[in-house]
Amino acid sequence: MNTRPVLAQWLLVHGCVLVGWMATMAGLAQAASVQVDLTDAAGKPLADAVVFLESAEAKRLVKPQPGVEMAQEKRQFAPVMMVIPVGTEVLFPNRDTVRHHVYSFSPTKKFELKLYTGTPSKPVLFDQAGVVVLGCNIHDQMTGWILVVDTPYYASSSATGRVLLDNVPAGSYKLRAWHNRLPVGAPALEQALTVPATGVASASVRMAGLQP
Ligand SMILES: [Cu+2]
Repeated sequence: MNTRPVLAQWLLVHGCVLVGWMATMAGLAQAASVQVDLTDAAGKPLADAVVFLESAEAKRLVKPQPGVEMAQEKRQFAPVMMVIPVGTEVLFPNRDTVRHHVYSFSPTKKFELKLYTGTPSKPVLFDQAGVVVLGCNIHDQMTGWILVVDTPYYASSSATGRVLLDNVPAGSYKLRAWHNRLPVGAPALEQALTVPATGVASASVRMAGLQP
């Protein structure tokens, strides 16, 4: 019996899988860290700014985040600000004994949860990237922010104004920066960023025009 055709076939199938796997591993290795330092107009470190990296490839990799909640506690949104990827559903549980009436007039997502207590059964789907400003019809002092991003690469700045993103695939990105003290309706700032195959890509962002 001639085993050669069988062997050839085996190599053809498994060899292709192996080559494909090696290419994938090589692709995964082509990633670096991104370090961004954010300051305000006066040059002081800016905490709680959000940095996110956009590209066509990043957009392709976006996945909704499961189990996301923005509660109402002590007549405030908790957390006051959060970042979610496009396609994420958010529940708005009311943990106070008073009723709230949560709404957004933002073009990114307009919605209204009429006077309620407890947890509304239906979450709100955020299917478009952008800034959503939340309010409550009953309590004027309640303001919340949801930043919806079209990328899996995002993080908030620490007290030192620094953002670190690990394992970002090499490529050209639009580095965007946003803070909830930017004027209402202002888009996130943007600048170009090239991420190398290894090492660290550094950038700095100075945010002018922040409200007190
Ligand atoms: Cu309220």
